[in-house]
This record gives sequence, structure tokens and C-alpha cells, in this order.
Amino acid sequence: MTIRRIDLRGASSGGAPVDYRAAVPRAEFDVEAAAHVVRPILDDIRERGVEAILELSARFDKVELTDIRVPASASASALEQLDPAVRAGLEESIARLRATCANELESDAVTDLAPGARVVHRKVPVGRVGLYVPGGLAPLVSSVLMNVIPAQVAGVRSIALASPPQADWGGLPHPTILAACALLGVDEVYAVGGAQAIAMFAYGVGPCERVDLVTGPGNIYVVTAKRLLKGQVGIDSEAGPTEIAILADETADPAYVAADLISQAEHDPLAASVLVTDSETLADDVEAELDKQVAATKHVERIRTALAGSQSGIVLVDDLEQGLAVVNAYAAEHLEIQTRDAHEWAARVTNAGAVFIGPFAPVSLGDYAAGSNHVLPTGGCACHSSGLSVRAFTKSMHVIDYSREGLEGVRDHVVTLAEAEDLPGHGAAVRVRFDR
Ligand code: HSO
Ligand code: ZN
Repeated sequence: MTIRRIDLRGASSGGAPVDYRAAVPRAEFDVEAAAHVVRPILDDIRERGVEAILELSARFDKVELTDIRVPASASASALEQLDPAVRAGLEESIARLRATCANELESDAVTDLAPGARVVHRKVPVGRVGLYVPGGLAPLVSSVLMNVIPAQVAGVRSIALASPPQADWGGLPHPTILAACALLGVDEVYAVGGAQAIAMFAYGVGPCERVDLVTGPGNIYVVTAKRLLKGQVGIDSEAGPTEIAILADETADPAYVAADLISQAEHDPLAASVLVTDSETLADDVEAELDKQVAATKHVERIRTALAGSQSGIVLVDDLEQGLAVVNAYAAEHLEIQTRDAHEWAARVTNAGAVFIGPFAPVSLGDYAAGSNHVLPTGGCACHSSGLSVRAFTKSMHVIDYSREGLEGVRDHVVTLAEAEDLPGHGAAVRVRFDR
């Protein structure tokens, strides 16, 4: 199995700070280049609306549609025909995610600063959201849950969902995706994929009213569309090709480590699988396991390409302290800690979309049924952004509630500060309330 090795041992011994961010492998995800393709698509949809979307669906998805809206009856019948075992899995996953989301709801923060001087930090759900669920190489039904449930628990009033039309399914999104929509009570569904879906949400096209916020993972075109439309519409963190990093020592089971690296490589030839370890023996054993396990997988070509790609690798470090610095610099979408004292190391992780502790918390668990969210920042964005949660669908506003007495208590300071900024009109707006 070809997976490259990056040897960082000794890198920190010179005393000078090491830029681990530059040293770790990362996918080439050229949003600038994709913008040349995506911008004309956005412009076309803004000008010609539904007609442009239907033409683009014919071109990219190879479907001839006359409408972009999926009839509610299609989702209802997909739910009726859903395999009961899949339904049971979805229901368990829904229950767990609802429980964690309910626990994330934040109450208003009320601060009384002085008599008659109150500031409330009020939490308000976003009004209308557009959720994107990719079709791509696999129909990610679990992503329906990961987008919809936090939005619903946050109290979002209006939820629209888009997923690519599938030629194999008569131009509708995959039936399991539709079934999940029906299960969750989402009835505004569009058979629109890629950058077109993001444009539809941002501009408001045909039957789809514009939304306030777009969330969901996607390919380079989706990520690029989100970046280009940011500001016009709110977006969640950028979720591009998936990434797994594993910090492991000699106590880790190489079969588990290899299986987890493979599990995310299975998504995409651009997926990144990175092992960071202080044990050369583990590195060798994981490579041997990869050889064995990859050969037995269904999507062997895709996995081989991802593991052999420049975005993947085994990083050798002197010790776990250096390993921690590396994984914090990398800021992976998913980070597993498979070491002795895993909880202690996990507590010191500052940058990751989600952290999985110990041998029995593989990323696949989080993908489906841990009760956590799998729409997470990729490409290093975990150093400044978070994955989807109730908070992603909530805004907050300060509410300033002062009485005459409260204002009087701080009047002179406001006037002085306004004068210091040479904005005397600001001070006057306070003084007028006391001068008369
Ligand atoms: N690992 C993906 C999510 C996913 N996996 C969906 C399976 N289905 C990104 O977190
Ligand atoms: Zn996955």
C-alpha cells in the first residue's frame, strides 16, 4: 500500500518554532480555480432562475426535469418503501442527535449591572435555512439528519432542503434521502445539486424563497459557491473533502487504526487520512494492515487514490507532545486519540472538528449514531470554526434595557468618551435626557 511517510522527528530540537501546519499533508482544494466555473453558474441562475437550473441539471446530472420541487408524495412513498432496518437505524440516530441538541439549547444571559441597568444576550433562531445534502459518490442520508435536527431543535421556522437529482431515480434525489426528509417532517425539498442549489437558496428562485443561512457539506463547487455568496447569505463552516487524523502510540491496535483511515478514504479520492505516531512499529504495522484491509474493500480504487494522495500520510514524531502540536496545527475535521491516557491527551486538543477518544469511538460511529454532528469544518478551518450544532442555527442579540436611573449612573462616562472621540453629538444624545 502506498502511503507516504513524513518524518518530523528531531524537527523541534533546534529550539526554533516549527510550522507544523505547513509540514502536514493537506489536499489541494483550489477554490480560486473553481470560482471561474462557479461564478457564471451563479450569474446565470440569478438572471434566468428556474430555467437555468433545469438546464444545468440536464448538463451536470444528466436528468431532464420540468420542476425543481420534489412532491411531498414522493417522500411519503419513499418512507413507506424504506427498509425497516434502515428506518430503525435512522430512528436511533435521530433520537441520539435530538438528545444532544436539546441539551445544547442556550438560555438568554441576563446581566444586571446596576439598578435599572440590564443587558440581555438574547438567543433567536435563524428564520429560514437552506440545507444541502450531497449526492456524489454515495447518497449521504445521515447528512439529512445532521443538518435538519439541530435546525429543528434551534426552532428554525422554515427549512428547505436540496439534494442532487439522480438519473437512476427518475430525476429525484435518492429515495433514502427523501424517506429521511419524510421521517423528519421536512416537506420543502428540491432536486437541485451542486453550486446551483446554493445559488437557489441565496437568491431565491422560483418556488424557493431566499434563505437566511445555507448549511451542509459538498464538493469543491458547493464550497466555492458558498464562499462566493457569503455575506449575501449566511454559511456554516466550509465542509469539503473529509479528513481523519489519528494520534496514536504503540498501545493502539493497528487493525483499528487502518480500518478508520480507510473508512474516511472511502468517501472521496480527495479524502485525507493522516496517522500521527511516535511509534515506528505501529506505523509499519498499520501499513501492513492497510495492505490487507484495502484489498478487501468494495471501493478499492477510490481508497487507494485517497491514501496514496499527497493529502494523506503517516507522520512520525518524537513523542506524543510533538504529536499533539502536529494535530493541533493540522486542525483535522475528525481527530481520533488512540493512545495511553487518551482522555488526558484529548483534553489538550484545541483544534479539531470533532474528537474521538479511545479504541471504541471510531469516526464511523460519529458519522451515523454517536449523537454528535458529522458536518464539520475541513481544510484547517477547525482552528476558527465549529461543526453544525444548535448554535449554528441560532443568532444572538444584545438587548439594552436601561431606566433613567440606570443611564444617569453612566451618563458622565458616555459624555467624556464621546468627547474623546470628537463625537459630541453622541454625548448630547445622553445629556438631552437630563437637561430638561
Ligand atoms: N464522514 C463524513 C460524513 C459521513 N460519513 C456521512 C458517512 N456518511 C463527513 O464527516
Ligand atoms: Zn464518513
